[in-house]
Amino acid sequence: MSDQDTPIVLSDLSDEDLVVQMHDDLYDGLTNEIAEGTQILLDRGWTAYDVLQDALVEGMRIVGIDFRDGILFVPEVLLSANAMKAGMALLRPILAETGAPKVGTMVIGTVKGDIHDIGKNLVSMMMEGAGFDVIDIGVNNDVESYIEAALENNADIVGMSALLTTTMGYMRVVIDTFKQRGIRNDYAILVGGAPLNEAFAEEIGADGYCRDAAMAVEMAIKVMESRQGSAAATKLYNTG
Ligand code: B1M
Repeated sequence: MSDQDTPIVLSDLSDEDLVVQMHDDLYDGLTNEIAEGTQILLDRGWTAYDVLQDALVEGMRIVGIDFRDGILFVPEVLLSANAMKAGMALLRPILAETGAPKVGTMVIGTVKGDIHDIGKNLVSMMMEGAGFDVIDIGVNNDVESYIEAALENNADIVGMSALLTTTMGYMRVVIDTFKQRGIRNDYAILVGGAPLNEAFAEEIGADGYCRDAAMAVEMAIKVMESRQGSAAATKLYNTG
């Protein structure tokens, strides 16, 4: 057996080499190896957030480049996405662990025509970890699904995700419909996804653009602080 045929023992690798190997394994859609690598890094004392960012999100960024350049195709990228989910499944309970009292409620989903859900799932996990109740309505949501979930769950925040330039425009439809129904001001609407930017969020009338999951948490907490501030102010006004 030549050196090249020797199987790689993930636990023998240094942290740095393991992370590089995980990028390769994610690229190759190797679910078991991604789960194993994730667990090894956690056992070595890495935080769930660092494993997520350095090993998984960075690996998926590399996949994205070759997908864009026509080197990888949908079936291969689906395998990568599944491998990423295997790693995320191990991180989820850690990221969602919180002793904090409930901060607020968020409904989140990917918009109509769009089935990308990895980023949305990450946002959900991080929001749960920050003490939010998260109602994840999945992918391919029309405006009625957002409205129904927001009303049913008495949500504070509605989050929308879009990964395609062809689907991001639907966010405007959702926001306009909330306005037409007279419920726009009952919710903070936060948006995110790779093709979006601040200017787009402003143009469609969202309350905030979240570049990543950490920013989504930051913004959501700010929203709740200002909501609680205005609720307290209303209370003072009503009793005063
Ligand atoms: Co798709 N795809 N894809 N894809 N895919 C992209 C998005 C693309 C940029 C690839 C490329 O060309 N480089 C390209 C879009 C081009 C464009 O619109 N201009 C593309 C395309 C073209 C397509 C298809 C049309 C391909 C085809 O069929 N010919 C097709 C469309 C299907 C559809 O939705 N109708 C398609 C299909 C797929 C797969 C099914 C194979 C798979 C999805 C699997 C899944 O999600 N379950 C897939 C994948 C994996 C990708 C890439 C490679 C990776 C996306 C991802 O998961 N990133 C992607 C390339 C890329 O983005 N670089 C690509 C990792 C994730 C952690 O990041 O989702 O950005 P992201 O989420 C971040 C932030 O954006 C933010 O926080 C997250 C965490 O930090 N965020 C939010 C996201 N949502 C938020 C919501 C919030 C807040 C923050 O609410 C408050």
